[in-house]
Amino acid sequence: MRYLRENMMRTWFPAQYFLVALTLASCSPSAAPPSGTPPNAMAPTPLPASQIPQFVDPLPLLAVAGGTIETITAPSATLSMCEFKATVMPSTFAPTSSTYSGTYVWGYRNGSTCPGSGTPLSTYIGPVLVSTRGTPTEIQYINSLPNTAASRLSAWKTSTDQTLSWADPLNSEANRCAGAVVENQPPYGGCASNYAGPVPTIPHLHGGEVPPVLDGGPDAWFTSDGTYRGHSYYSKAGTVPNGAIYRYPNKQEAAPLWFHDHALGVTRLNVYAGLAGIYLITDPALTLPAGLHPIGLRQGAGGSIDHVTPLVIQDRMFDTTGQLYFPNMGPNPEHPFWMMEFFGDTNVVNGKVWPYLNVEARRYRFLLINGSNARTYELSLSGQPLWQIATDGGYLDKPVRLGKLTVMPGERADIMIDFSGLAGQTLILENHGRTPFPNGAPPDAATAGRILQFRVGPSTLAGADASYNLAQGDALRPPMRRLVNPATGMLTVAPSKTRQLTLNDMMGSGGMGMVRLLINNTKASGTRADGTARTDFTAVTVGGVTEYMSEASAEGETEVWEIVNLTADAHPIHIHLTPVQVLNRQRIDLGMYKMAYDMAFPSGASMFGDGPPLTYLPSAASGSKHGGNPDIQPYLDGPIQLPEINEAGWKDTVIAYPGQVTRIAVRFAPTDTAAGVARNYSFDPDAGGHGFVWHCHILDHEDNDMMRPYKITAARGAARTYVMGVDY
Ligand SMILES: [Cu+2]
Repeated sequence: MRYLRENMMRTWFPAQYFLVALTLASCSPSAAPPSGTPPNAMAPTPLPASQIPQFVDPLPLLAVAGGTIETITAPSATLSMCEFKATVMPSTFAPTSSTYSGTYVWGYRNGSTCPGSGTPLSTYIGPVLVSTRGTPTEIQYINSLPNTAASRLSAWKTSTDQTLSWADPLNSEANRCAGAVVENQPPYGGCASNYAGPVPTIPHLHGGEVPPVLDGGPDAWFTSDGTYRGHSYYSKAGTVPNGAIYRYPNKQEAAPLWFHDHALGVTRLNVYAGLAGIYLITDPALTLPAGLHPIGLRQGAGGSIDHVTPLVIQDRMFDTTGQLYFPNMGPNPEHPFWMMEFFGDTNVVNGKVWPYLNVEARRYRFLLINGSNARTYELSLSGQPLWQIATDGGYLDKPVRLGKLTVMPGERADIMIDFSGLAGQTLILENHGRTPFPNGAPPDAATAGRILQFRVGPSTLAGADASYNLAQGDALRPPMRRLVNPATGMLTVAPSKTRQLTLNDMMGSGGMGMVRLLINNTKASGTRADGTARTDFTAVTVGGVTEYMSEASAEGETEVWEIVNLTADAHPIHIHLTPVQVLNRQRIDLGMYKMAYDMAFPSGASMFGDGPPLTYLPSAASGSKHGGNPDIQPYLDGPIQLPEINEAGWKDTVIAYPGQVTRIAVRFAPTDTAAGVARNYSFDPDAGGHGFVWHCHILDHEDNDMMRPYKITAARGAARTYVMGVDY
């Protein structure tokens, strides 16, 4: 197999997914079943979002705020991954041919048992773990999910695609189907079928400063039957066979993390099914300004606590019976069931379709998480400002006032809204993000363009609102350590090296869309498209599996990564372990650069999947940058663009826009380390040899190779206080 072409043009638009699904997914005799599925399989029929009632039920809230989302403050917990029913659809939803008694979902449940089949739960989101900086949290994760035959979720029955590089649990991760892919040819035999067997899962603590074996990386999965494990599987001693015990160090600064599944090649399905929770790190040593509470607001000194309201926003599709629907019409024959991006027509918040929230005419705090597979939200609230106080990696120095808030999958925004003066009004949190982002079609204003309805009542406070005063704008924290000056777009530290890395996609020659997306034109495994190894990559073998690494960094050092997006869409780039700071962005002359890029390959034409065109190490042609790409410098088009005002903090997921270079400062050290100071992690970042990954957080992309492993060389002789085999 050898991919020869690369293409920046898109010919397949997401709206077509829905049309095709509507056309082909019904059970009419003329509708040919997708290859590999049993011919008698009755495909579910999608339910148009316009037929789903809106703003019928209240938003699920935290248990500590009187709601149903479990809140765990203890430093240890058992979380079981379970299949159960939840009332995702509005209570007024009435299917024509059946009765609705809940939607089958997957979720993390507090405890070692799963909910019974009786009364459906009110949400699948959660739990919310509140951890304390300096006190480790030990979690036993248990995979109690049914196998594919017993599961009631259609996504796992009809959308697994064995032609992707994936966990492949029944074949010891051999991935023979992925290895047998031929361009523009459908797979045959078992490769043309959906997977059948136990479900691999691995919870990833997104934004966690954790040792590599606790990262929950894509190769550390384990199955529900306790029989199969990925080669990077790890657990503290004492786990059940179908589980893993992770003891997180919680040494990092206060930050709103979340956790979700990350199993190789099936992350899009596991997260779609519902595996997502929240993990808040609070810091007792951090003095917050008046009126702010570590997990909410406070009505003055010693006053009552208003807990933060999470808003986990996800787009979904449903079938006519109210069950989750996930299309499986791959646009290319190579990958019969994989789609480039899933865009649902219905918005779900905290596990509830289009909920409403009663608020009083005063200030509130919300933690927004884009938990969607691929949808970008551009949020606005009828002209009311959204005040952001924290980003992925923790508090900003001061709040920023936004008229519009853009969040791509994986990103978080800790925001405040002041409803004072709005009593009696009804406001809708709207979405204007195009699909694909940023140049695709605008969302339907009546469906995907709506998120949540606020119903504002009068304030019941005895006196004035004494929560954190946005207009006053007191500092949210002692000034954070800066690697960049966001006001100038310039570095404040000298980097040890600069990497210039590309985002690539390839259109199928016979299909109607991308067949694969890559980081730096390199497959996740690091081998060339034909399976041979590059001599400029480093072979790393863990658990008998060899990967070829290219991003190898030294603990404590600061690097600049220039992400050159050669695709037509924006990609949210997520780096595990360490948050980064956005340096700046700059437009590039894409056409001219692409010509130079293609010609730089040894053959004079782009070799998709073979890695970068030049040798990875710095050269004159690369502008002395690492990465193996022709220097972007001569193709820059226009001045640098400063980071957005809400990017003036630590980010673990950064938007890389098409036709631009996005520059980030990456330092492999705790975020509160002063510039120029040598300080290491409390743990050995190379212990176990697994390394970390960095990837696109569009789940459909990361499932199809838009991910690379990276490795950190541990500082020599560093004192470690959190030791593998002792502390975790
Ligand atoms: Cu992507």
